[in-house]
Amino acid sequence: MSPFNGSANGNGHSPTGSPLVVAEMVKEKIAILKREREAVILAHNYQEGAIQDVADFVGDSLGLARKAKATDAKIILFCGVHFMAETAAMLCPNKTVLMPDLAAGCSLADMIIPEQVRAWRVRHPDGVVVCYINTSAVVKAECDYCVTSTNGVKVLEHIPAEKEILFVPDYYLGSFLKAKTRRKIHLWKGYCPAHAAILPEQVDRLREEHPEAEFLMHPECGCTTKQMDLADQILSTEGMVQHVARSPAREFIIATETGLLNRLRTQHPDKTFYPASEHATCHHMQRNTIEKVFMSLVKLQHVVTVDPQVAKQAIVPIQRMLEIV
Ligand code: CIZ
Repeated sequence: MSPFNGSANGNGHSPTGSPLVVAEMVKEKIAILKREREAVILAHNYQEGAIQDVADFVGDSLGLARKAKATDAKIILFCGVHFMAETAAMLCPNKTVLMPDLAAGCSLADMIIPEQVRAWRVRHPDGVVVCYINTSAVVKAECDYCVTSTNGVKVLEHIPAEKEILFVPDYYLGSFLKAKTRRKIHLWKGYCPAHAAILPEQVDRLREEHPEAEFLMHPECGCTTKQMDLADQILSTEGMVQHVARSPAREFIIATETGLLNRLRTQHPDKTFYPASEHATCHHMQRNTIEKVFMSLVKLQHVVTVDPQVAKQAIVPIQRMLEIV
């Protein structure tokens, strides 16, 4: 059933045509399978272009969580990383949630485990624990509120001002929220390796080379602290998509995972986008390929589940967030 089997003939071309023809064939087969399986494909902004092309919806984790909750499809094929698919599975307990590759995890999410959250709470018994959505379900089960990079400020506004906040796991998003809200926030020292690859010197050089370009920076960037005042905007991926659509600027330096440039370039072929670093790539996101998307629909693999006891607790901070924004 695979359109990939036997397609390579040694020169990189399929016997039935060029790689482009094969790619179109695969897209058609995925469209047919999607209908047959009553499936919807949700793809994160960091996924490769071919996956974004076959998706019913492309967005950030917040947008994807909302789409998962709203869909009446029987199957959600989630093209992103594991914590995102877990969130969809918890929001849609009666649907089957699939991932093209179960090993697509998140290095940032792996930087904290439940025992560490519990131990931190013991040291700050009155603290409110806020987790970035980039956490596993078992960690969310220990937390009070969940945030994304899009809604962090708004969610924090709902926590009584006198409460101190324990923020996990991203140090840089936490620093950004601390600066924005002027709250007492204790920061866990986790970071995203893809965003850590964006170095201030590279950004300085690009800004010199492209003085007209707007500089859009993701709050997960390690250089946020140094360059916070320099960035034209500090935005989530969805915030960047919306900003570019509104902005009269013709050129943009984009400081986030390079997958977002697929979406920006597709939506704005008339504008120019420079990645702040070509190395800002998430190897977990890249585990998903169009071939694995196809095989997922053929074999109905790989099912994402969350232990019901964990889900019962982990859904609480997620629901609190969704009720606020
Ligand atoms: O919330 C998300 O999807 C992530 C991980 C980044 C962003 O800003 O969209």
